[in-house]
Amino acid sequence: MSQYRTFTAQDAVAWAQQFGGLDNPSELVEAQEVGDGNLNLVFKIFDTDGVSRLIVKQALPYVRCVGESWPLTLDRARLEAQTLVEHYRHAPAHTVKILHYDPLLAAMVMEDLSDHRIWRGELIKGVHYPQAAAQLGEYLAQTLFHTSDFYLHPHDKKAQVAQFINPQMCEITEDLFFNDPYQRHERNNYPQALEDDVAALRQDPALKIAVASLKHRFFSHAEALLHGDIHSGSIFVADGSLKAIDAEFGYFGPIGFDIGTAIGNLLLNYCGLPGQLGIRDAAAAREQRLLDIQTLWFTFAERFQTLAREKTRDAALSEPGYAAAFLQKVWTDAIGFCGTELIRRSVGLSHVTDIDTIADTEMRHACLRHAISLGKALVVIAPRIDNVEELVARVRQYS
Ligand code: SR1
Ligand code: MG
Repeated sequence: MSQYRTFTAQDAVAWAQQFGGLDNPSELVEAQEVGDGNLNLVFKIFDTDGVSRLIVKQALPYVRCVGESWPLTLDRARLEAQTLVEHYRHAPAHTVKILHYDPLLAAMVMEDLSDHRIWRGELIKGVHYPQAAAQLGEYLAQTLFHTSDFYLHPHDKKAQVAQFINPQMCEITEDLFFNDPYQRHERNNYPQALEDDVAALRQDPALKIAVASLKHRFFSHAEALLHGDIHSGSIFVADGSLKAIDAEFGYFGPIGFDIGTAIGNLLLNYCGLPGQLGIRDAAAAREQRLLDIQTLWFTFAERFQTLAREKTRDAALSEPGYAAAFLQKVWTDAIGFCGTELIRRSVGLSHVTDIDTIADTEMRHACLRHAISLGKALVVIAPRIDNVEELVARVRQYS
């Protein structure tokens, strides 16, 4: 039986040879650590031709981007592997395939996606993947429907809720989304020039009550097995293909959280585009982002309702019209959570490259201010934004 040790590149190769399921594992000869996320080690495993064949991911016992002063459970590797395996059952075309997981090493080996690119990088460059938004809507509908009470037997649902209890990772989200931006906190990270904008977040009772309500829902609404961190950096795309990765924040929570995080990251890109492409060239890419958001929501909602019509067996939940009524609540939640994502990615610990890599300081600050003001508005007026067309109108209003 193996014991936890932090992998070297050689360890990762040897482990991938053993558990990667290749016919000729001795062809695997080299590894490169490529992790650029906040938490884990990620190794690409190469064969004798220098082709990347597998990915080995290992949880570190602390938050990588902060250091050993912030310890973090290794059990997140189990939660990630099991969430991805569960999501793969329901959306195999849109979920990375986990090939093996070891609880003692807190490591997993998964399919290599080198023929794909991280969606965030493509969005920043203005490269459009015509099917990505619909495929993300499909992934969210399939995974969230099939892990909800609309589909699972109540006994199975409760067993899964227990399996995916994820207190330490949820605590990170609870703090970073719903606490830190609305108080002075050493984890917060924003330019001094934005001090007045950030102080206004702390002094806005209506905003803080709306945020409290969203946090309360995040605490208590075990609606489906969420990805838990479905931003554009957790999504690989290629021509006609989209795959979700990185599900260590998976737990049973409000469906609107995943939808809101996904839409929020498209809007963060919308806010950053003028700084990335220049004001003139950004215009078309921004319009595309608004179309992406509409496509994502329409695909999700339509597929979820179709699945409910065809597969819901519960005597009460199968009542015609109930799924549509439920999705209206999901929509309202999503807009609120989307607003918190815009704010926490602008003033909190963890930012997005869509805005942070803008070279011109004034422009970067303008984009951050845009994200903050749009986020504030969405959190507060979420209950009055009835549909995606109204969301688009509000986004234009705050441009
Ligand atoms: C301490 S972890 C900070 C952020 O990185 C992850 O990707 C999640 O988004 C988390 O909130
Ligand atoms: Mg991640």
